[in-house]
Amino acid sequence: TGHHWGYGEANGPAEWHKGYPIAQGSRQSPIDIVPGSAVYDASLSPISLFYNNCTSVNITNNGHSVVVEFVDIDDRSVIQGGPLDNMYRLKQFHFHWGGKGCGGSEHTVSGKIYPSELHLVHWNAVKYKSFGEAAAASDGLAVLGIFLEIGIEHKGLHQITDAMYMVKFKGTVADFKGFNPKCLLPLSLDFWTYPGSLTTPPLFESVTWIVLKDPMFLSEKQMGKFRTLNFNGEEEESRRRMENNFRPPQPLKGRTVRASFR
Ligand code: B30
Ligand code: ZN
Repeated sequence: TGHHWGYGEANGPAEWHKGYPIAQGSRQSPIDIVPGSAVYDASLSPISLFYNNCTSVNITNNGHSVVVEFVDIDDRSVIQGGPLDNMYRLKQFHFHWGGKGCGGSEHTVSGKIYPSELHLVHWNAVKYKSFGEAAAASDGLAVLGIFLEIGIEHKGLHQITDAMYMVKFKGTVADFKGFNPKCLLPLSLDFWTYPGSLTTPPLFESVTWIVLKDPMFLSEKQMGKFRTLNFNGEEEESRRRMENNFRPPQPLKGRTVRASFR
């Protein structure tokens, strides 16, 4: 709705700087993470996720991804620890993915592109009054990034892929109550962290990125269900399969990536 940017030839990541000059800013995301250049920081505490109450509300196709939204009027679902000074509330999660047999992650690890990447988006409700206000502040957001790799079927993801037929087109929404994203986490919460940005317009430089070292696994068949979604609305003439909805790595520009592990 009202977006002119996208992932096509004419409106894709290489063109975003025209409408959003911050695209060439000093702390843009994603980046290529080079483990050998990351600095182990013993002062980083472990990540704590309190997703104990199932506060999901709906699933939606916003024309660039599939998004699960959460109730964020209180601190029932929060992340804290790691590089964060206080707790951040879960607002939504969404995915980025590639075409069949192609890469689709936003962050890469020494140039390795994973098939997909999950983003759990949290905001600093201790300091800011709304998500919108936080999204524009340098310490406003914390996004937990998790790579998806092809392997065994993922039980928790079925709930999401089974709902996709209801949100095939841009602008569609369906009920999605009681989903706990805790089921999407890998065993180890070892992470890299660095200061960055939203990876889509408005590309605000407001994100503390926390990217898990270990991927979660899903089957090729499950990954295929993501590609049944459409970028377009139901009424639109041009049918465009939702895929390759990722921004490639951006210049590091002197930033340090810290690691929670040796
Ligand atoms: S990401 O995690 O860096 N990929 C937004 C949140 C997280 C990321 C990127 C963007 C965001 O909140 N953007 C503005 C609000 N948008 C949501 C969106 O994803 O972009 C509202 C909307 O219209 O649906 Cu388009
Ligand atoms: Zn994202």
